[in-house]
Amino acid sequence: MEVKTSLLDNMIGVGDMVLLEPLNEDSFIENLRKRFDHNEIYTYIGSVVISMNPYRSLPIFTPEKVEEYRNRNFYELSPHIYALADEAYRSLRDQDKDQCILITGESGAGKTEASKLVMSYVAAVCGKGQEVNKVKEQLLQSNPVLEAFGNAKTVRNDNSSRFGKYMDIEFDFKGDPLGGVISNYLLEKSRVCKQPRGERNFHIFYQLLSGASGDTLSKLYTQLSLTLHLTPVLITPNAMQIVGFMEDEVQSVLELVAAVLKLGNIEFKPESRVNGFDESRVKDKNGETIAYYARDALAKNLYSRLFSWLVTRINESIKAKTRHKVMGVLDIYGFEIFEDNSFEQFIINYCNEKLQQIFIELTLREEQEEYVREGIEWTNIEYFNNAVICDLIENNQNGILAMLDEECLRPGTVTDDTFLDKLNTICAEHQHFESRLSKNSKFLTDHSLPHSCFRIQHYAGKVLYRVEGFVDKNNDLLYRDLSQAMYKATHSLMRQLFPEGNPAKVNLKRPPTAGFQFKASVGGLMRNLQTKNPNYIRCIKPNDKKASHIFTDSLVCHQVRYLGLMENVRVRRAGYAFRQPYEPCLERYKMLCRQTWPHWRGPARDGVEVLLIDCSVPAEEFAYGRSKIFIRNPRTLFTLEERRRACLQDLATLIQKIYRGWK
Ligand code: AOV
Ligand code: MG
Repeated sequence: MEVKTSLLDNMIGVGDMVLLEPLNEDSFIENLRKRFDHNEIYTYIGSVVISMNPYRSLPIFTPEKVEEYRNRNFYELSPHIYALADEAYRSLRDQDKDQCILITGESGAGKTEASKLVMSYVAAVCGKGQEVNKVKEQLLQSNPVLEAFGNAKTVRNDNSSRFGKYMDIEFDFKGDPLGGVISNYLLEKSRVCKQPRGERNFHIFYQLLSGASGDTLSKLYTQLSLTLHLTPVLITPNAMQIVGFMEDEVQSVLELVAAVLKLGNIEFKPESRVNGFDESRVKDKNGETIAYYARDALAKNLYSRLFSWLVTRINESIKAKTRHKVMGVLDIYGFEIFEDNSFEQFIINYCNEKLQQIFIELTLREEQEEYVREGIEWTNIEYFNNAVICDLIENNQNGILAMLDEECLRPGTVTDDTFLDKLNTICAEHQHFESRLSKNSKFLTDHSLPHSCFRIQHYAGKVLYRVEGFVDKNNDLLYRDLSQAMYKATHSLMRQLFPEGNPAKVNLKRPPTAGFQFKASVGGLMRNLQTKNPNYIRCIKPNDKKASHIFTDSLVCHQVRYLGLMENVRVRRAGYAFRQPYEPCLERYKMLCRQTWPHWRGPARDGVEVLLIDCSVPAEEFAYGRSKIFIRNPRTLFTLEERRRACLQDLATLIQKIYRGWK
């Protein structure tokens, strides 16, 4: 049977970890490795898809593959991200359930690629026609546009997402796509001015310098004083036009990118000391007096506002007027541990904590709670709950973000070090309190800590944060005279990006801090995700060399641990791999039994029982819940499916015979 070979082939390992014998960490990793060696990069844990980054193109994303997976049951074929996408899409279309696709994993593990595979699969199988095709094309082309402006080469990933992205794809009642809405989360704007060694600025800068025609460049007045390794094409403007940007808008955007470049080339020299302050004068004839600090703040602000404007503009173009159902796709920056971790890593890792929490909540807890709800016996499985780490960061009273805000708003001399002092005092107290409760503090203080640092035990590992820049980055303030100068510009997009520079609209209220805004938007995201049916893709990076064919056990093991995958399997196995409400189950299989075919009069639960006994399925394979039947092993389901198919075949032959008889 096809199903069986695809999930249970010994040569290539088992396709569903739920079926792994014996189950332990070694066999789990071994199974991943075996499959990886055979180019099987996908493996299930029940309905969760584990995706290994192959670091090379495999012939498994062809239109033929799309056709193969289309409208097939999840467990029918070998594991594939298409199976998950198909399941999610059909559940949206046929059962009217909003979906979300949650993609997690560390930097370089393949999240962004996975999100694009899901989108392209859904685009391939849903609706047809000129209008619909235009919508699809726009949705797909929004990816290269945002990647050009929001991705960059890092040491972990040549195309690293430096912003978080959540996209709702909107559908009508038939399941045809209508449009989409994108939300973006905190762009790592510090990269505009400074990149860690071996890393680069956002792609668009290189694209602009390399790909734009000399004519475009001279129009943009850039100074070509940089030597770079460059991508030879300027595809972004084309993609922008497909998404719906006007030609003059594309030009405006590129001009502002050039303006940021130009800001980077401005130099200052100390001129005089006025009132005890260092004053710097721009080297060129301009004559304005601004300092490097202000210059960088301006460049960062300009770029990040431009990025947000792009997202808003894309939404204007692709957002549907009405919608019936949505599929949300979440692709954020993965967990990051660098040698030097700053505010950005802190925010990124906080976001990953929240996602891990929602994974735990929705999968593991939901699983257990369902057993309790259904009255099925359940032995409790211990699992690590990272809620304490989230609380350490986001608690309104004494969470790290709250303390940072308090420090930022406090009058008097505020420095990164006063913030750290506060943190150490309060978290140490908190820790004392915590440790009495759980022996499990996540704020780590010990004497090995380098100067100006704090350490957090994240679910994915210990991370050392250097406080330098925390206060500034959280404040995220721009001198008012700079906003006003930008607002005075003749460039209309530039003016639009600095509305607070309008002297008629001076607002003395302090804008919310970066941390506050991020916390609020992540909170909103989590609430949104909780209303949807989740589908999980857990991405794993096989090595840290960005190389194909290399599988580093220790690295994979680390990820398997912190993603909680073993716990995930244990929970799945302790219980039943499948469950289905009685009515649809009876409806689907009633043809397999004389007593239930064509109608069963009585409670559906009893019908299912009669059916299963008649099919001589062993009793230990099932449990009868209050509203659902629980099936322990996927194989049992395959058998039922197979018999059903045979039955339908017989029926079709019979009907044909009768029909011929009539003729
Ligand atoms: P990420 O999104 O998880 O990292 P990406 O999706 O950008 O990681 O993947 C990193 C690189 O791995 C890609 O640029 C590809 O070269 C390769 N790759 C990933 N998935 C596949 C695949 N299915 N087939 C072939 N190559 C693949 V980050 O955004 O850094 O957290 O912030
Ligand atoms: Mg990414």
